[in-house]
Amino acid sequence: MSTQATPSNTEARRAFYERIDRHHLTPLWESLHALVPLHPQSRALPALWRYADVRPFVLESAGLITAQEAERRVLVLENPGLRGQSSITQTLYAGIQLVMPGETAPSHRHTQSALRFVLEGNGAYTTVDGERTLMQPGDFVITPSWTPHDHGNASDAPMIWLDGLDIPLLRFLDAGFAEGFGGRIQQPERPVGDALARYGSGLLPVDYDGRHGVTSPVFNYPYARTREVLEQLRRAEQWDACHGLKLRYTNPVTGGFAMPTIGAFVQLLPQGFETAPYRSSDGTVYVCVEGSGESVVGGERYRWGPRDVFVVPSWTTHHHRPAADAVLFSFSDRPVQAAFGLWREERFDQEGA
Ligand code: 1HN
Repeated sequence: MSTQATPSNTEARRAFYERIDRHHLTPLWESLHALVPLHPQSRALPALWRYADVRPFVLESAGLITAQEAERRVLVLENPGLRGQSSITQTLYAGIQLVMPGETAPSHRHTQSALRFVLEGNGAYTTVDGERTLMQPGDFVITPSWTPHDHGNASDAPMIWLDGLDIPLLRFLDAGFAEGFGGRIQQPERPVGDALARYGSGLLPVDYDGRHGVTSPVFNYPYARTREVLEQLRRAEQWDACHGLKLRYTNPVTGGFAMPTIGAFVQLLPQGFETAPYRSSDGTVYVCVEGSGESVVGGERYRWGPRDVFVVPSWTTHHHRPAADAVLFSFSDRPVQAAFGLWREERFDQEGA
């Protein structure tokens, strides 16, 4: 591109644009540089939702509507730069869901893929394609595209989790389909823990044919295991300047991302480890799981503690400053960008310089 300047308007040009407008025509040279920017210029903004602010509203919503009536009782985290679009980034949706003791959220399925990241409560369940899993704080739970799923809470405390879905991406593709099952919930067909034992233990059924397709057959990655892995690996002292110790959740059958459209990650940042500035083309949603600290995102400082959620838009430089040993969960559309050769990153450490 030779220049980023848009040609100036003359009376003759304006009159021409008006005449062709009636024919549903428009001049490319007026919008060329916005259509083909030199780098991503996301309309999404950096933002943070403090759990202490959000939780009271989420609990209050239980007095207004049941999970059954709402189908999913969720407060949507809307990016302040994308209001009205149910989007936290350009491609992803996030919301905070509440299931009260004794409640169920009816079964349905849709082509949108979903992840749950458990924030609060113990032992409520989600049933995915006939298998139930009990959810603990920090668990990463997947609902693959088009799988029937419902939730229930047989515990005696509210259950709250973060939902992440590829809703804006599928809306953009016009690829959304859904169906309900008359308000019912599924009866489990396999014992609790079946998928994790079968597919997520370094073993696979000998004749496994990969029938689960593009999504991991493991649908609950328990935090207890994840935390143990982080603790083991920290002993190697192989810290990445930009990420600390960062891992991605994988499909154990392929080694690829656990979900086709959403990449999920977990990272350990030891106390006092200030990361080097970094940016990548995948707008990313972060959840603080443990510890506390702050992140500087596009020059603004965001302080976080357990269960706070913050978002780093595409190509926005950021770095993290943990005040105590911190664990961050995050997710983005990285698998989609990577599949099409579009994903880019820039590191501002020695390696990147
Ligand atoms: C959905 O199915 C769930 O299953 C949560 O818990 C949030 C937001 C939009 C569309 C479907 C769930 C959702 C959703």
